[in-house]
Amino acid sequence: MPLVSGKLLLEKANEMGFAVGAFNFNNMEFLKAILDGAQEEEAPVIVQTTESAIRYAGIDYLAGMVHAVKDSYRIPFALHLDHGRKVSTVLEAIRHGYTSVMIDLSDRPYEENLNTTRRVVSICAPLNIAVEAELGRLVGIEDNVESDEELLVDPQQAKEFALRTGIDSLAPAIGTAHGAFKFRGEAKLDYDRLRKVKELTNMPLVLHGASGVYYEYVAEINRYGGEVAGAKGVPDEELRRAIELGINKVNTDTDLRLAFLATLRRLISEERRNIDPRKFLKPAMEEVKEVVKRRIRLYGSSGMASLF
Ligand code: PH4
Ligand code: ZN
Repeated sequence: MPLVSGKLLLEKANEMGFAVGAFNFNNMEFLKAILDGAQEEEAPVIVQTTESAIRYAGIDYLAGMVHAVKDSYRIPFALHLDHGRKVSTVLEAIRHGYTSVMIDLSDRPYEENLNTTRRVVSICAPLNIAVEAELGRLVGIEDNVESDEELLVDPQQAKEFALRTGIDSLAPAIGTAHGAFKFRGEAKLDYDRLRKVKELTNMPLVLHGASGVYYEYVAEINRYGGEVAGAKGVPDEELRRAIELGINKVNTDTDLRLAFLATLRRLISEERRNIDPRKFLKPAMEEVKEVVKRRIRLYGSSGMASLF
């Protein structure tokens, strides 16, 4: 199937009240696990790369793999630039056939974020490429900042920003953070704020830093020599509630990394005579696929490929 615009996926998810899984990849193993998992769930999906993924693998490899395999899948999916911080990266993504981009200037002054985002929309809209932007800041316990109210999205500002920029989706900061250490104590998402943003914008909303940081993978990593004790993510029931309140795209990277690494650490430790990397990578890839499927079911997007 040809790649579809991120607009189409998120508009439908907003209309029907589910979320599309957006999963990060940096290599073939993750890309294949994501697409195979989504296809087995018959779910629409978004595969996404950050600027650091592009620095790691090169955009020719990342986009090239997607374009090479897209016709092997029946599900509708989009290729998205995650956390694009420069307009030049957005332009590079467009040249490489991305169908959705994020311009993330959430750490810059509001007016700068607004003006640059509006410029990106003026480039992308005629090409039917979706634009996502972020308001508020995502900080975790590793950032040494208490998750202060001021860092969260202001709902009135979100409404103004959406109207003045013409974006297709908004990532509002509601208390989540990237990585494996999101919360001190219990997970705390600001649902009232999320409800207000949805009421005022009625647009597709995106949750970053949404990984569950599942205990079984953390424990396995620690058992086989890793040191990620105290890792904490967004519990499944909290995520379900956020989706009920209007989240339509859920970003997951950390959960895939944990599943992959837990499997690699165990196998490398157990199979000491093996020197064929494929014997480690294949089971790790399968484990990533299982997490993708688990997440897709949680989002309510299983079977939704037939809507497109
Ligand atoms: N992302 C993924 C960001 C990955 O620079 P990088 O490639 O390491 O960045 O946008 C998320 O929102 C993932 O959230 P998670 O950490 O909870 O999975
Ligand atoms: Zn993110």
